[in-house]
Amino acid sequence: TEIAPGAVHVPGWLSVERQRELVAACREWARGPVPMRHTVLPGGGVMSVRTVCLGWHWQPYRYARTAGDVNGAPVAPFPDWLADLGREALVAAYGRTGGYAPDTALINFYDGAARMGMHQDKEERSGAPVVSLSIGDSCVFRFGNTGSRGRPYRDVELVSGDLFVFGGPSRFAYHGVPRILPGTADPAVGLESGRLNITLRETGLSG
Ligand code: MD5
Ligand code: FE
Repeated sequence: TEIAPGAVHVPGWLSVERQRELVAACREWARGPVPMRHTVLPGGGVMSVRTVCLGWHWQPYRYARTAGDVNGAPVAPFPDWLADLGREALVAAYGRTGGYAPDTALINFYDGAARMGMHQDKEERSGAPVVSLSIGDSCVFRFGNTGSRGRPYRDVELVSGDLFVFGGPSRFAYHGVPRILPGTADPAVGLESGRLNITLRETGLSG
């Protein structure tokens, strides 16, 4: 379903088996070398979401190879199989990969009370699409506009296994997660509670 130009929602794209594999991978990534943690913003605010990165570390508001705001360790590599998954996602959403070569992943974990305020993802020096995979509890995802964090926006329920691709004119739209819907996850995916979101991106950086 195309929600807006370039913003395509593919419900139930990941099989339960693939979701289980991704949950297992996320458990390993969450251990380190840089542990999953609540990001502290430059103004002192602490995000309710917990995040771990692959390939490049998102340290608000820039990308680095080491986690200077956590433990100084080099970030874990971005695996080739995840780039393949990203290209598969673009074929599902758009029917072509467009040479997609994601080099970073942000893995966000939301407990039942976590949210993400309306923001734009602007640290990437690339207009390539963002691939978003949802696993575990459902959430209310708020898809906004490119001009301001306010209305108009659309609220879309994202369910475990859903794919969302944000490309073209939607790549720099404001968006957020106002609510998690606790207890909605299928126990078979192996997350006892909460929501995992994996985003794949091209940073446009080198080195
Ligand atoms: C999430 N993560 O569900 C979301 C999914 C983040 C973040 O917002 O920054 O980690 S990514 C949604 C996204 C990315 C790029 C553009 C747009 C949405 N969009 O235009 O709506 O944890
Ligand atoms: Fe975002």
